[in-house]
Amino acid sequence: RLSPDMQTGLNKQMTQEALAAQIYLSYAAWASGEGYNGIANFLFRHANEERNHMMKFLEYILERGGKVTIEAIPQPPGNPGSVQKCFEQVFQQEVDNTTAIYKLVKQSFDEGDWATWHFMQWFVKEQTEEETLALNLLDKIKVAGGEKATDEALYNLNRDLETEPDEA
Ligand code: OFO
Repeated sequence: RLSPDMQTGLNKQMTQEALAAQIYLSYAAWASGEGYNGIANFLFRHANEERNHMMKFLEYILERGGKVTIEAIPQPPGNPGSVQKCFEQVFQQEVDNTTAIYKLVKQSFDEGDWATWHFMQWFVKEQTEEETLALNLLDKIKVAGGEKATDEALYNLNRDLETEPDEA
């Protein structure tokens, strides 16, 4: 059975994943409004991934006989200001999420809750992939000129992201 602390931690992380989904959703709507439909598409798809992550936590808590608590999600930021800032925020949010995931891994280790430890390994791998993905996108934007990126460079990035392969 989940310890009360673990149940709290997993519920908190479930809400974090919901917040991540809202952040991607908010930026996707912004990108779409700016005419970057490829970028928007990528962000919309990623919002769905984060929602799947939320569901993974929810299902796991239930599976272990724990209690799920659905809480309010804080309002996500709106207009990021530029494509570069958008992906900087996305990257930072993934880094913060990795920190939260590692805390849960450590907690499960300290408690000797090996089922949760095992469950969390999927997220450890996922976070590495997501950070790499966000970093690669940032690199592409920087190579394209960062804040001074030309319309043509942003157009190409926008087109690339339309078809960027998804992961889980
Ligand atoms: Fe962006 O990752 Fe969820 O966990």
